[in-house]
Amino acid sequence: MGLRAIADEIYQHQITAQELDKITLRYDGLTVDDAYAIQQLTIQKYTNQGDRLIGWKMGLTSKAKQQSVGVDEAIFGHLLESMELTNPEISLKGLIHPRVEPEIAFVFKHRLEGTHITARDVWLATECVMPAVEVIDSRYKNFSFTLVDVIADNASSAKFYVADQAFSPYQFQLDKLGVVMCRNGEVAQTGAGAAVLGHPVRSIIEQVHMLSRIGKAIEPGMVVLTGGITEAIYIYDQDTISVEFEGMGDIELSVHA
Ligand code: 0L1
Ligand code: MG
Repeated sequence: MGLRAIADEIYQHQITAQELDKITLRYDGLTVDDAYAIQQLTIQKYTNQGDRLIGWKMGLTSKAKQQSVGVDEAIFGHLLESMELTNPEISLKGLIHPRVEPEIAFVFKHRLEGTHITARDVWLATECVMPAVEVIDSRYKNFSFTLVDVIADNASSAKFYVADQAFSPYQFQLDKLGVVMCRNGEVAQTGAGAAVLGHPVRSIIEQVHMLSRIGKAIEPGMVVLTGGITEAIYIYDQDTISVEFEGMGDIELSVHA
């Protein structure tokens, strides 16, 4: 079966929120490059319907997540306008088994491309950083996948919310930034920015290097989610998820059916 047919299948499961069996169980020999091609073909189906690419997400950026998938590399996905929550409310409609994770978002004022990007290049191109929460929702049964499966499924991306307040990229030492995530008032996860490839800026560098291999870039105005600062937690109807980003304020999200 061709990559386009696999992309069609994944797209159908994404838009109908139905689980599917891992594609690697059913199609032999798929490579990481094939998986990114499937991801792009899937995204094209959204943009052909009027959706818009507004940024990128990095995934598998922590040692814990890489170990859980048995890999030692990060991955990336596309962020579409339709994925952004403009209010701090998560509707479970259209989601299968969603989980949330706190992240730092970078917003860009200049284009970033190439294979030899440094942290200096990233800071010069960055307009601001913002607290954010990503909702991941693997379309695979039991949230279980290989590297190829998860890349093809847009790195499990489903929704994301970026806080109202932006900060100067120089105001905080992002690797030292502490985060506490609570579900219904109980601490569920804690972490620090260093969980993201040692420093979230390294995630942006890696993002640009991976994009340059497929002839793409971070464009001015784009938002990039740098990766989970803690493990992701499952969310359920009536939950209140609050995330405190040390010195940057809180995000409080309400979950409903
Ligand atoms: O954003 C992420 O790190 C998710 C990447 C895919 C792995 C997962 O779904 O947990
Ligand atoms: Mg994430």
